[in-house]
Amino acid sequence: MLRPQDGPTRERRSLCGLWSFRLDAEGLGRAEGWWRSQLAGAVDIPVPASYNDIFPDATVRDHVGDVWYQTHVWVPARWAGERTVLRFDAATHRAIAWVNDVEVVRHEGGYTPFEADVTAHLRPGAENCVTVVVNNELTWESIPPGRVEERTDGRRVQHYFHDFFNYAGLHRPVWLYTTPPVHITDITVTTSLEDTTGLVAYRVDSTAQAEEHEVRVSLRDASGVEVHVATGAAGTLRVADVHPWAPGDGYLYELEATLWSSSGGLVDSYRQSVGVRTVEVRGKEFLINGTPFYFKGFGKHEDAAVRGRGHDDILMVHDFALLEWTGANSFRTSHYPYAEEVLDYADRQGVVVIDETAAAGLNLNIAGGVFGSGRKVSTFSPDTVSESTLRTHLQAVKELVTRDKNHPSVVLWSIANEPDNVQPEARDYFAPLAAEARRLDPSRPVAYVNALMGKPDQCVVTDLFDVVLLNRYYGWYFGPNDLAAAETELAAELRQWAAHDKPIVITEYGADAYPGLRNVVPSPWTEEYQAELLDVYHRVFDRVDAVVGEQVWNFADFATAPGVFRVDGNKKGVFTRERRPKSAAFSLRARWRKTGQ
Ligand code: GCB
Repeated sequence: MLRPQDGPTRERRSLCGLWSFRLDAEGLGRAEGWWRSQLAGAVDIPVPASYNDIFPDATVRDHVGDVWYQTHVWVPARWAGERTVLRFDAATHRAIAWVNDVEVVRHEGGYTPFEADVTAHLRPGAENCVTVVVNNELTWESIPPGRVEERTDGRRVQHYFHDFFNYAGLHRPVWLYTTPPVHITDITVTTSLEDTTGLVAYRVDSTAQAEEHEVRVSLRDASGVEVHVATGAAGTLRVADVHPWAPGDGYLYELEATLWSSSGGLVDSYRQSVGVRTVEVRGKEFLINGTPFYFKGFGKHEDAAVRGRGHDDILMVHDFALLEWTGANSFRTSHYPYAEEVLDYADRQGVVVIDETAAAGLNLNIAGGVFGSGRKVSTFSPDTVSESTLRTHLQAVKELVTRDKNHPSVVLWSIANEPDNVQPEARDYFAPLAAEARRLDPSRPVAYVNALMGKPDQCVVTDLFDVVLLNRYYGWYFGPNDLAAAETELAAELRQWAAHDKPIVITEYGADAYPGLRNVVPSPWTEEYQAELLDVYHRVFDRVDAVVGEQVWNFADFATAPGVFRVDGNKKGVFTRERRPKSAAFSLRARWRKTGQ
């Protein structure tokens, strides 16, 4: 699915702005057909944004079920005769949309786009109504999973097994856009390097009949100079003296695919940016362009005050500036696919991305995504993580890979965060997921993120994956206040993992620090303890060659479900939620900006 784009044959109109919004506390809207008229008693809501924190109202914040969004949009008369598409960049966690009175699309999964051809239902030259019902319930069939409890007093309460607030709504832009009736439907590029020559293998899919249309492609360098042209729906372009895309050097070419009719008229055109680079796992090394790469950075969240998970260019650019300030070269899209704007920006900034599905919390031995529940229960059963969960998860992998396959910044797929990887059923669950990711994209390595309960001798899925991604909390959840023990235990465990002859990236390590809580004798929750814990881990990483990366948990403080382990959210950020630095930000900057690291 190609993103909406303006160009010689296409036009887009953003539907961002204020929409009408109504909570459906009794769950009546679907039966009563709320899309057929103006939403009664609606209030204004900004799109994109999570709806939860916009109003000072716990019933909105903690709502479980449907909410309704509606907007009216004038469609230009000149769009008559064009194919018109309604696209949602995301609706968390599922949605149904209507144009005027007609249902046009349904989608499951809160962080990937979906769209519908609405040509037959939209009236050009008139005002049209777009209505969407968005549902935020998490169940054993959703990714991420959850459980809705029906209380005896009639209230419905959402429980979930991950450690970030269940923000919901229209988190990303909504678009109406046109394409010509015969149009390009997809572009796939994969790149490789032969000495100083770059190879760009491309495929252009379209609705055109091969005998009546011709596909042409042209590749331009960053200054707009054409470096290659070719004809045909698939082929390989050779770029002499290529300027590769590399960490810290987000050099992009632009591939323009055009579709021509047999009479020589331009039918459709689409531009796709291309970064020429290679990714390879060789033994314990992670190579980008044949050179060993060391990940320095963070697990992040799409999270900010008021807007929740709503995409915001202001915050995005600021966050990337802070990544640069710390000397980070990478981040993980923990724990869901981020807005496409973020990946485009990572491409341009030369920032390396581990791209993750929304499969967080597939582990009943971790309570609330926080720590060992102490119980030994099976995560996999017909009533918990089951065949139905797997079907949703496979779809989530497919939507992630098909959406993000062309981003040079994405170097590794992470198909789940901290799942149960110890129960024998985990193998049957993860083998098809790993196989599907490889089938969809043979060009990138595949991994999952391992939690502390799945130690090297207990994990039953390590061999299914290319890289070992570890989240470790020695000195915090395990042995708090004992950093000497943390150092010994971490070193011992990493030595065991290194025996697997795979590269290891520590995708989470850290400690909560309440901003401003200081002490000359570091103790948990102080800024000093957070900084010292990171130093201890770094000493260990530097001694184990299989460790090819360190991503601190977390870039910034973020919202979680309320609970006694959380003080107004998770405070493991090295920046506060407002992006002010804690002490640890300065010590990371000193380490990561040091040349040679
Ligand atoms: C983890 C989870 C992450 C949590 C973090 C924590 O292992 O992957 O989502 O936020 O621990 O701070 O507990």
